[in-house]
Amino acid sequence: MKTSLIAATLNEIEAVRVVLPEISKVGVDEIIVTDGGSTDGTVEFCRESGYTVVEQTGRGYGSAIRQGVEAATGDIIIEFPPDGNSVASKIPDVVAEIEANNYDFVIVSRYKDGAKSYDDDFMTGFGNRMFTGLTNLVFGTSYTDVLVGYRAYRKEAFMQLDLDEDGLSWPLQEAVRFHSHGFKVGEIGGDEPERIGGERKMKPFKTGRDILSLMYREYRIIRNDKRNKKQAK
Ligand SMILES: Nc1nc2c(ncn2[C@@H]2O[C@H](COP(=O)(O)OP(=O)(O)OP(=O)(O)O)[C@@H](O)[C@H]2O)c(=O)[nH]1
Ligand SMILES: [Mg+2]
Repeated sequence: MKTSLIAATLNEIEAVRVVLPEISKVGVDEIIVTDGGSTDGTVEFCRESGYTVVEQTGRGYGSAIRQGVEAATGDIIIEFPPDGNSVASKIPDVVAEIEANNYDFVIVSRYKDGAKSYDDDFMTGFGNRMFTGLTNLVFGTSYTDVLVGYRAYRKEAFMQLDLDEDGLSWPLQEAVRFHSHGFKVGEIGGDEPERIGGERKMKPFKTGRDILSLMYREYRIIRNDKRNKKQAK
């Protein structure tokens, strides 16, 4: 199956110089960089190195990924934050998990099978686990890491989900919807190294608030769906 990797960037010049060549070495069929308006030379570097660059028209991480998927021609999409937090050598493992075990959606979890985050501080380590636990409780899932950006899925399944979250809560919406639409979801463990240069875009309090309001919205959608199905019977 053809693989398309989507790398969302916003001022990540130091990281992309290291990370994109590593991805090319591992080998995917297509790399699409979706840039949110970098002013540090990220776009110039990517174009000069021959990577496909899509200039984001909307705002936010989720919107960047959606635009990347639109441009992608592969059957399997890999979302890969190219800020140093994701390990390129795991790409074959996550793709193999989809192909060999027939998964539709696989997360590269920082908290499974002994994997570790070297990027977490106390706040993000706690927040990631707390929101994952809350997601499992509310939506009946059994994830260990709903917020990590590194994951892969079948494009055909993704297209049925109507995802619309624009910001950094995007990974959670994806995790919830793949499950609620009945797709086969799984995880493999994978370490998270420290970010390389640049600045973290995630603001714990803003992102935390966005995540809670997204969870409430998703909960209501699922509840209304159930009600409508009951009434139709
Ligand atoms: N195109 C685009 N890329 C973005 C946007 N926001 C963040 N990114 C990129 O998405 C990737 C992940 O962003 P981070 O700021 O590291 O957020 P995070 O990985 O969720 O947070 P950490 O857990 O702290 O690493 C990075 O490569 C960012 O440059 C955006 O609005 N548009
Ligand atoms: Mg990051």
